[in-house]
Amino acid sequence: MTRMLAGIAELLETPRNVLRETIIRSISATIVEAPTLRRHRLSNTEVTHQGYVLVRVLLDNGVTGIGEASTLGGPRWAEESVESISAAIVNYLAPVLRGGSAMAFEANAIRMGKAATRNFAAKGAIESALVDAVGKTLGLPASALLGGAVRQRVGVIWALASGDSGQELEEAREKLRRREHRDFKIKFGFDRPPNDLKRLETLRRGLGDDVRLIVDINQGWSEAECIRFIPALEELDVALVEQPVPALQLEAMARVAARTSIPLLIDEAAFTKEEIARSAAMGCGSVYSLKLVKSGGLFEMKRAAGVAAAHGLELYGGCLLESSIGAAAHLAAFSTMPKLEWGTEHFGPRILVDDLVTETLRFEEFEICIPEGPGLGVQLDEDKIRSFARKD
Ligand code: MUC
Ligand code: MG
Repeated sequence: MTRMLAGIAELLETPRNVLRETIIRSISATIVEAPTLRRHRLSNTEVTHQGYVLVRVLLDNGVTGIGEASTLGGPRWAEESVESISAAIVNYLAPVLRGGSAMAFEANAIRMGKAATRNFAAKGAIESALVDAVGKTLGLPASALLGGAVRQRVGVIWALASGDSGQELEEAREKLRRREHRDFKIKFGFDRPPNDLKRLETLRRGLGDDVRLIVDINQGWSEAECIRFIPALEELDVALVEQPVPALQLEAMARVAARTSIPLLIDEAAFTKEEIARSAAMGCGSVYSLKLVKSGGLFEMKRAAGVAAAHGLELYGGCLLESSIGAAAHLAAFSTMPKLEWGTEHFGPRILVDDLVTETLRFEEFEICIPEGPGLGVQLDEDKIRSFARKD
């Protein structure tokens, strides 16, 4: 009887113990620059090395959680750079979280929101690391903490972005042969539109009609260029056109959307829930690209998905060339979403010469497998981090 009572008392104590054990002892930020297999070109930048900030959160129970903030070509794709992310974490975000419980996800997000506006990549990386640490403590996958997975695999898109159609054709054929990707996103906007169109025509002709082609212009065209050139994309059976005009030109984007039979994918035009609601209400597009760098946290990214869906937008699991660390965090959240009509583009782990984890994410039968281990389900490769960490 006494033993049973002691057992019950211990059970009742467990949540409080876990809460105590998950006190955040320290948060660190390491800038990492990982080489890519080839030059990856966008309308406004290009990368040969992917810039990440690796976040490590150490709890009182000795567990370390990891998270990753990704950037593209410095403060070009968005306003954050590896330097600003690292500074925001060390100077503003870590100080307000130290000494509190990692499990208090929403309270921690509120604290970070008060300490810094926007800085979404920095906040997203910290929250990912908190979720990883708590998941490892409890022996639960991150998806369980985010509501529970409704899928274990997601269809995965590959981006063709060297600008050399011969190389891109070879690359895409290899992906098809390996049964890793059959949907391709072609980056536009770094060349003149007629040259981009020639490239697209070569790819369509070379790959056939069965592959799905998406075009991402990364804000590179004016409304007039859209009017002139999007009909050619329709001819080539492009499935989606992503962010054709500058992010702030919502009215122009809505006019472009109204003229074309191809759905527009809203990317840089909407980061926050309010921006999603506004761009959807204005008719800027019919699909929304979800990214941690836009939402600033896994829980917030789920809310962003809810707002987008409530406004009739379909969902696309976006990326910023994350390694398996950042990809696993996104995938954990994507796995819990009732709908994810366009799958994901988390090809990042395969564009790196070397991934940052001991076991890279699996790509099989045109899908990416969501890791099932505790937390994010990936283990840091300390040797690779040492070799890719920026040496000041
Ligand atoms: C973007 O704009 O979507 C994702 C894939 C890629 O090639 O670029 C990124 C960012
Ligand atoms: Mg995009």
